[in-house]
This record gives sequence, structure tokens and C-alpha cells, in this order.
Amino acid sequence: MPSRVLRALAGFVSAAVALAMGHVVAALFNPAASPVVVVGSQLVDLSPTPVKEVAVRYLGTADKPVLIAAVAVVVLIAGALLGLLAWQRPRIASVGVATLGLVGAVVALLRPGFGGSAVVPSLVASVVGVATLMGLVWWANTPTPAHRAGVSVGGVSRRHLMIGTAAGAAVAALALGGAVVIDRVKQAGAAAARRLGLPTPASPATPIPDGAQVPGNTPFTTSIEDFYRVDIALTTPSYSTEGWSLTLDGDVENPMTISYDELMEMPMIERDITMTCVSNEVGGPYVGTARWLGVPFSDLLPKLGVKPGVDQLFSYSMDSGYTCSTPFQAVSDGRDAMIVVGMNGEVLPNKNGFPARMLVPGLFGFVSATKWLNRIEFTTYDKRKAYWSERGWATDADVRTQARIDVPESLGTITKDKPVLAGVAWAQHRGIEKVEIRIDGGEWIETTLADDAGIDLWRQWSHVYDGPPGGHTAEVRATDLDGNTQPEERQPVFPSGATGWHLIRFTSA
Ligand SMILES: Nc1nc2c(c(=O)[nH]1)N[C@H]1C(S)=C(S)[C@@H](COP(=O)(O)O)O[C@H]1N2
Ligand SMILES: [Mo]
Repeated sequence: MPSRVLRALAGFVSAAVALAMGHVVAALFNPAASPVVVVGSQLVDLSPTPVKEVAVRYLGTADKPVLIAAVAVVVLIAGALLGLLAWQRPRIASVGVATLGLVGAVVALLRPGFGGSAVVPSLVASVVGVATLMGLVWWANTPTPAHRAGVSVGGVSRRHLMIGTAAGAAVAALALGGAVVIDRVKQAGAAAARRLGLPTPASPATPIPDGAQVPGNTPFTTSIEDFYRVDIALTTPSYSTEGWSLTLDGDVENPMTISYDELMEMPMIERDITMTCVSNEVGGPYVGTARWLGVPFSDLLPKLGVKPGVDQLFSYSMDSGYTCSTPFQAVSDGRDAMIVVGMNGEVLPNKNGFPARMLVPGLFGFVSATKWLNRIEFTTYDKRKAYWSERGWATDADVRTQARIDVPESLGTITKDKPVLAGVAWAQHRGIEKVEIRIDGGEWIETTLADDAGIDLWRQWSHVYDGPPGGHTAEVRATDLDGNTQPEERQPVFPSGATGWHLIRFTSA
């Protein structure tokens, strides 16, 4: 007979293989039906409230993993004890191991809302546990060549048993690893389902023409990852939609409070819109274009019955007392002002304002794009003053007409075979008429504009450089469709947006 330690080890490993196989089977179709999880959950439900409170107090949010680990440890110890019996009383040991698994199956049957299939992982664990333990006994009793040659005595192969337990431990580890992988894959699937869960727009975006993108230039649509983030929150707020609602009130006939589900059921528009921050320096990065999905104000305003005299929308954020003022005119003049729930085909990310934000084409973000939105009050500029207005910034600010050079980057090089300068220009809700460039302070030359995707969007431009090699400067200026050309005069971002021309130095090789 093997030593006590080896017998206990064999039982322990058999229990581990059993739990791991039950766990991986559960991971496939119902993770909550894993034998250890199902028993742990039942213990949570059975334990009296004071015990739960103590557990939560001392273990915090780790209370559930700790409990599940405790269940696993109990089963593994029971397995080790049964392992001690396995050589002399194999039947009793087998029944014991099977019973451990059956406990999981019975508990799974008792738990509400689980259904009969929830017993499968525990039954699998039962069968695997018995098979592993009896397999180890058999394998250890199988004579090695050494026995046959009469070199070794005792009728038991330590070597076989050690190889067998090591193999069992490896199987258990692989199964646990498999369960983790399955869980990851399923979570990725759930994220994809959330994307699919976004409502289909009643009014989809018109496709962006292929010709709107200058090859090698900044991407026309900015990815969520690359989209600039500007706000006064210290960390990324993360709110749940449960209990969240959006209140529309103030000087309206019918104030409304809308839950997330109600909002998601309203007809939506999908639009590509370029957003800009007032704090963007000339040539700066705080500008981006995304495909936004949301409920248009044009649908909400008639339902609300806005009273005469309202000239301001005063929006509130759940985060840190941020407020924002938006001219009522800008949300009621027919442009695509909306309450946004989706961005680039995904549920609005936390950093960009989940569950909902405002967006008004043509206005700087600080006077239109409240994130983590929970209330919009229809009122007057006399009555309410917004967060940034209190700090001296403009109360109402259209975006500035701006052009930026993106290719080459500042101090970069263009080559003879690709002597192209390129960039973007924006004047949301007015549209870009032309972008001009001048090299070394010379004559202004009109650049080639890429295809137009709409007045609420930036427009790409490019220019083929045909001057001498060496170091040069390039400057750009845009003119919008209202006829305003970007002024040369440099103004700082405070209080209503920077002005001036973007200049870079570059080398022509
Ligand atoms: N709640 C809240 N919303 C906010 C802000 C803020 O500080 N808090 N900043 C605004 C500013 S200044 C801009 S430019 C835009 C930026 O939006 P983004 O981070 O999604 O790019 O959000 C606006 N909405
Ligand atoms: Mo901003």
C-alpha cells in the first residue's frame, strides 16, 4: 500500500480534477452551476444576516471569492481523507467521492430558477472524481517492469502513483485555465451583444464618401480610443443605468423624467458630427469626429411644450457639480442637436458620458456637450449661470473656423516621391469653403479639398509641395461658407476659443 501522504495526495488530486472538470463544464453553459459556486451561493443564502454582515465587514467585496475558495478547500480535504481509504476500502471511497458531487447536484436542483440542466456540472464532477481516484488505485497497483523482474517489492508502484497524480494535477490546472478562457470569450461576446443591443436608428447616417479621406492623413472618423477627452472629473465616472433617469423640466408645459429603457425606445437619429473643445490651441488635438446615435431635440421639444421666453438650456451632470448653458435657439433651429446614447456603433463609453450626453453641432463642447447628463432645465440666461461662465468663460460660443496641418508632423520631412502636405479644417454647422496654404510666408495658395461629408463635419485638405528642398514653414487658414476667413491675430483659448494660423516647420528632402 502506498504511504499515507501519497494516498491523501491521490484523493486530493482526484477531488481537484473533479471540481475543475465540473467548473469548466459549467463555464460552457451556466457558470453559476459550477459545483463550488452553487454550494457557495447556497451557503450565502442560508447564512443568517449577522453572519453575512460580519463576512462583508471583514472580507469586503472579497467575501464571495473567499467563500467559494472555502468550499473548494473543504472538498479537497474530504478528497484527501477519502484517498486514505481508497486502497483498503475502494467502494466506500468511491461512494464518498460520488456523494460530494451529488451534494452539488442536489443544491443545484434546489436553487430557484436553475432548471434541471444545472445538475450536469456536479454529476460530471462526481463521475470524474470517482474515475480519477479508482484509476489512480488501479495504475498504482499495476506492476512496473521493476516488479516483474522481481527487483521491487510491495505490489505497488510509487512511480506510477506519482506520475498519475502529477498528470491529474495537470488536467485540473488545464481545466481551470480552460474555464477562464471560456469566461473571457463569453464576456467579449456579451460586449458584442451590447453593441447589437443599441437601437436601430430611425434615421441612419448618410455614408461618408470615400473621397472625404486623404490617404495618409488623420482618419476621418476618430476611434473611441483616440477621441479626445476633456472634463473636470478626476477619474472616469462610471454610472449604472439602473436608477438613472433624465429629467427635462423648467419652463415647459409637460416636464418629463425618462428612464434609460424609455430613452432607448425613442426614435433615434445617427449622425457623423465633429466636436471641438474651446481649450484647443491653434493646431491642437482637442477635435474629433464620431458617429453619434441619439434622440433628437426636435422630437422632444414638441412633447415638452417649451414656454415663450426660454432662451437657455441649463444642463446638469451627475459628476462634480458641472453645469452647462446652451442657447435654446441652437437646439430648436433644425440642426441635429441630440441626447446621445451611442458612439461609433457602441454604447456611449464611460469617458464620453455614459449613460447619456448632449451634443449640438456647431458649438464648443463646454456650452453644449454635457456628459453624464441627468437633467436639462429650460430657463433663461438671467436665471442660471453655468460652471465655466462663473469662471469667466463665454456663456455662448460657436466653434471657431480652424485649419490644422497634420502631415508632415511639425519638424517632419516630406520626400520627393511623396511631397504632400495635408490636414483637416472645421467650422461646424457653417461648413468649409476653402483652405489656403502659404510656404515661407509667400503667396496664399488654395489647397485641394477632399470630398465634403456635410457642414457639421471637418473637411480634409491636401497640397502637393513643389518648391526647393531644405527647411521651410507652412501656414494654413480656412474660410467657412459664411465667408469668414480665419484671422491672423493670435488670441488665447480663454474665454471663447483660440484664433490665429497654424504654422509648422518642415524639411523637404
Ligand atoms: N459632465 C461634464 N460634461 C462635460 C465636461 C465636463 O467637464 N463635465 N466638459 C465639456 C467639454 S469642455 C468638452 S470639450 C466635451 C468633451 O467631450 P469628450 O470628453 O467626450 O471629448 O465635454 C463637455 N462635457
Ligand atoms: Mo471643452
